[in-house]
Amino acid sequence: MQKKLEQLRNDALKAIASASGEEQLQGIRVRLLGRKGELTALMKGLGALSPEERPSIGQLVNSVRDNIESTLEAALNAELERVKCERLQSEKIDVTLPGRNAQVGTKHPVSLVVEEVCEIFAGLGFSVAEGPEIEHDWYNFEALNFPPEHPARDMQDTFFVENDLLLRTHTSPVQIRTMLKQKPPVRIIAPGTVYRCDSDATHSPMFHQIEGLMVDKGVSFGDLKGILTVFTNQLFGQNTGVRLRPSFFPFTEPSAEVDIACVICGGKGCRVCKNSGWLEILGAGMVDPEVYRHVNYDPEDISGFAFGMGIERIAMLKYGINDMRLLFENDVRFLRQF
Ligand code: 2NM
Repeated sequence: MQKKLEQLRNDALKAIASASGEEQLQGIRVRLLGRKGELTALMKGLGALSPEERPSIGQLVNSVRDNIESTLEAALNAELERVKCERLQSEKIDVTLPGRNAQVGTKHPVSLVVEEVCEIFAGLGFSVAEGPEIEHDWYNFEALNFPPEHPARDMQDTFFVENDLLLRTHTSPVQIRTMLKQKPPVRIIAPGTVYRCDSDATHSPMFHQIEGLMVDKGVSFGDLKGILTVFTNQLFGQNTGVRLRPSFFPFTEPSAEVDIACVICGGKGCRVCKNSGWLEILGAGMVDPEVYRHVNYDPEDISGFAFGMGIERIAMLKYGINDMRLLFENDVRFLRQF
């Protein structure tokens, strides 16, 4: 019995030492210590021993079992530790490696121009005003002194939503809304998206405008000329020529069109300026008293000027873009260049 126990202990320790992996170690535990295990079987033989032998053999059995158990325990712990180390090693991350660059987009040329124009006018004391893109006929046409039969009010030119609701055809309704909310002095610019029933190589049904308005006591046509000259000089360069031509708008009187000397040929004449040497970039004028009547301003007390420009056209001139459709296709190879 004693020999068998010693033999079992030796075999067990050898088996544990040469076992690899948790599964094999658990197998050894079951084979030796399990309910039908080899040591358990030997213990069942204890009853057959003489009373003199029993205590010492009993002690030996306990010691062999403890020995096997603690060796197994240690081997299992070592195995778990090894598996953990292996996993940590394989999951190791080198935090000193250079990171992947995030893909950063670029600003659209239309946005760049809107920002630059807003910044120039901020420097001249103007603040930015905004309003809805779906407008009432009253704010878009009526208050701006468009006669009832004006062609711009036609289905052919304006996107109607329903009866008196339409997509704004300019940002002027923002000026009307501002004047209704606020007494003079007013000095605002209104950038935004506008819509017209028009689509060909040089017209998009959706485009961008910036309009401006300055109303105060004693504002004159000279102020209009001064402010817009400072503006064009800042946007296109100090020595860019500027000229005003008489024009007509329902909401201003007198009205003017503002030209700059052609940025392509410098005034000599080329394809872009159609050989005139000049490029039209702004419409402007002194706000018509009829407009003031609609917003409860007293034209005897105050005066002011307003102006408007198309952003796509300015972006094309500023960046030398020869086809407006490039501004709406959003091809990243084009957009990345600005
Ligand atoms: C333009 C040209 C001239 C204009 C007028 C007004 C308002 F609301 F004050 F009457 N807003 N914008 C205006 C004047 C717009 O765009 C070519």
